[in-house]
Amino acid sequence: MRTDTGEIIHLEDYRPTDFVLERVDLTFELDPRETKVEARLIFHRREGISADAPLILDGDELKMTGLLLDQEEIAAANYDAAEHTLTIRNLPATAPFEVTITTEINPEANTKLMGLYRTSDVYCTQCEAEGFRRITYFPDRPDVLAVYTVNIIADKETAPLLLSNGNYLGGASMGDGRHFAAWFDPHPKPSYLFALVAGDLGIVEDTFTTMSGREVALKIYVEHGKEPRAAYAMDALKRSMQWDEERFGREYDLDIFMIVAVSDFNMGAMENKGLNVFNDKYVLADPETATDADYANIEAIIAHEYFHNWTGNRITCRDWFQLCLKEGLTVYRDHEFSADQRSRTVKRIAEVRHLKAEQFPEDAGPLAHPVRPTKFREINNFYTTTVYEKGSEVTRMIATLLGADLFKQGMDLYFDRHDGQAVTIEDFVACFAEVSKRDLTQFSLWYHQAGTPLVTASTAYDAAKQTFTLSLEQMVPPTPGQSAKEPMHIPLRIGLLLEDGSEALVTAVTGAEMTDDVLHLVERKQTVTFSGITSRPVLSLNRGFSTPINLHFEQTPADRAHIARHESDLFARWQALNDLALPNLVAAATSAKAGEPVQCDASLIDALLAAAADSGLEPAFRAQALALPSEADIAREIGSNNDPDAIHAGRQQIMSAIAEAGRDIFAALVDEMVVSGPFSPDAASAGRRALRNTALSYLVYAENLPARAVAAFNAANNMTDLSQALTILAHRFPESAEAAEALATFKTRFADNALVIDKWFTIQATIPGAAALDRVTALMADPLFNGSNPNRVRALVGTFAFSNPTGFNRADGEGYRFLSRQILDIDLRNPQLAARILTSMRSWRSLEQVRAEHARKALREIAAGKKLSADVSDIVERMLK
Ligand code: 0A1
Ligand code: ZN
Repeated sequence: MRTDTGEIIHLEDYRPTDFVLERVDLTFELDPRETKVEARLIFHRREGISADAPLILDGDELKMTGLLLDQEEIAAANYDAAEHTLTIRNLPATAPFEVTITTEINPEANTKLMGLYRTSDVYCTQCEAEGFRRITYFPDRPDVLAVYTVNIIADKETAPLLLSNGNYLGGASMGDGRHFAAWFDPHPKPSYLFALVAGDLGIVEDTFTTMSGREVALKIYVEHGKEPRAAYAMDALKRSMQWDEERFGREYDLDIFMIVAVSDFNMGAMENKGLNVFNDKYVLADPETATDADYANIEAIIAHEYFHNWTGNRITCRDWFQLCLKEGLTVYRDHEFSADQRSRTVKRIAEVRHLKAEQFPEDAGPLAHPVRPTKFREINNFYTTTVYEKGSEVTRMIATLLGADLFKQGMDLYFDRHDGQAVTIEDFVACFAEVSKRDLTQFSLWYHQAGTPLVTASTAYDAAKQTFTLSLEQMVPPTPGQSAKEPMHIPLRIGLLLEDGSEALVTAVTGAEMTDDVLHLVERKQTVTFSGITSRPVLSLNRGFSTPINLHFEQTPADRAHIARHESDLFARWQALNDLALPNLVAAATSAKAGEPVQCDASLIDALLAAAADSGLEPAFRAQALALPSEADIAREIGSNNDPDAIHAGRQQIMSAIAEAGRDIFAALVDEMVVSGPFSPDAASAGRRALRNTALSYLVYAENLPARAVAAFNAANNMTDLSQALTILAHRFPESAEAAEALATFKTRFADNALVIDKWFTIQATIPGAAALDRVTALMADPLFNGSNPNRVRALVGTFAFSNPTGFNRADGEGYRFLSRQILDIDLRNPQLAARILTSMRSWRSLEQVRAEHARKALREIAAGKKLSADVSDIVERMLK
């Protein structure tokens, strides 16, 4: 096994650079294979740094062709160019000096998609986290902020468009078939926010007038011919700009804001200053090709990247350990934006589903790490759901603890105090402590302790004393590198519901601080007594998922049904339905495993059907209520010794029972929820489509015939309905002629639309059952499969591993062996992509023994790979530890 996975970097070793970077002047002479980069960097030695300290710059896969100090060649004795560093000695003791570095890079050969690369004949950069060092030698770290001027020279015909950060200074033809453009970004920024795009692209333009009356030019660049599909993204951008002014008082700060959509991108999008680069999946949409989920994602990601302009760009991270400072906060901001644009409850349900499906397993497995880690090997592997989603939940808890007004004051203080700086989580938290005069030391453990806290609750009602007692106990499970944990500050929103659904009027509370409906659990064990309770209340615990915990609270199905029917907090109603369903699904898995008949409680069926038929509830909520916990949710609930086949079989039977009992209701919903008129992606229409398609899938279960799905497929006039019908057909009747025909029709119709073809791959990759692997293998040979396009690889290999529990976790281990071969292959081209897909195996230890053993062997095969990247070896080694 190769062991040089890079050294471990520790937070405690942080210290500022010896040299201060004052200015950056870059000149690019673009060429697909031989791009020349000249970097002129002006530095001065930081006060107190000894005169013989050398300047050490970062580099990666660079060919240096020139090195000057104040325009004079540097003698060979005065520098060393090693694989990852350039060290320059004998530099001026106090005076500023200019280092000029010339490098040559090959964008075409850059399959890692980090640094400068080519995508569909367009030059494009990705510099976060450490991609800038693949362009030139540089102090490539987020606490080095400088002002950049960028000159771009390129062939005029193939690259008529030359873009970089900031404001456009000017440009001209050069007479040799080339032209140039110059850009200046007045805002000091770290190198990870640098961007350059050059090529031949179409444009969609608009303007936005800021709150102080400045007009900002908005431009979205897409491939020629795709301009109409950028209209929704533009609309979302303008709404984001407006919202950030209204909600956070944040105004945009350049004359121009640009977005470029590219088809090869490792992540969702990137917030480069004034020049966001997007995976085209999160820009392009029209009714014929995008689903409601696609529209919602575009809205959220456009907002996310735009919001980074203040949370990330104006105020950035001191070091990469602070990643959640920008990511957790910005996810919180985009969640709030979507909640305001759509239904807050439905948005919260979707967030919590996602958190539980992705972050909880990460926090419970070998890859668990604190929101603010203290060590890493490969920073690329820390763009995790813990840093992003749990980081957002921690921000949300600060807002819950402080209340809206103080939270706003804390944010304002943060923006005022730290604008233009590179700061830490401690700086952020201090702003909230200061405005609220609360000690947030214990609360800060949310940043430092990994693992999902487990809260155990039990209650007692004393009719004679009219008191209700709640006993709470918290435990944070051990995680890698952290065996003993301190008790956390857990803000639990609660409600005490009376028989008629109204809330009990509490006269006094002892045993815990309460602020409004927030109970502060701060000790390992706490007993809380509520007085003045005239009849036995039903406790609704963790309303709105106010804190991201696992909860053990034995509640009767009747109490849960009571919450599902009466809670004023709609999210809590959904949660109660979920809590009703989970024990049924767990028991069903056990029965299925034992070959016994599966039982489904009538109370669950009644509660679900009551929600489905309740026209007083918005359709999107009813759709969420009907969507049972996923197979992964059930596996997590079971915890260990999981058999994905039994979980699947049990869940299918519960679905059939619900479908059978609700046949009439579902049939009526399919008729009633038709959305007429021209397509609109608004939340209300999307909700109707969601409810209709959910009802349709139950109905197909009940009938066990493909006919209705075929009819829905033929009648669909938008991608949401079409892809849902196709999914139902292919997943329920994979071997049917109807499914084969629909898949073929779909493929032919959308063969030239990559984003839709990704859906075609995904639908097939996620067909449950052991036959999935052969299907996936066959699809890899399809001419439309393209192993170097990240979206395509994720659509087929990624979704198979992440989202097909029965197919991937085949008892014979073939799924894992397939993945290990794929990872080794993908890793040769794109380590980041390989490492990310590999995390699909993060819960392997919770599988039953035979599968777990196969999984371990497959992981060992990967670990034994000869040319393993740092990215993959970091993940695989942590998974095997
Ligand atoms: N900062 C971006 C995420 C991002 C991170 C790394 C990347 O490089 C491969 C790209 C994007 C965001 O939060 O949107
Ligand atoms: Zn982000």
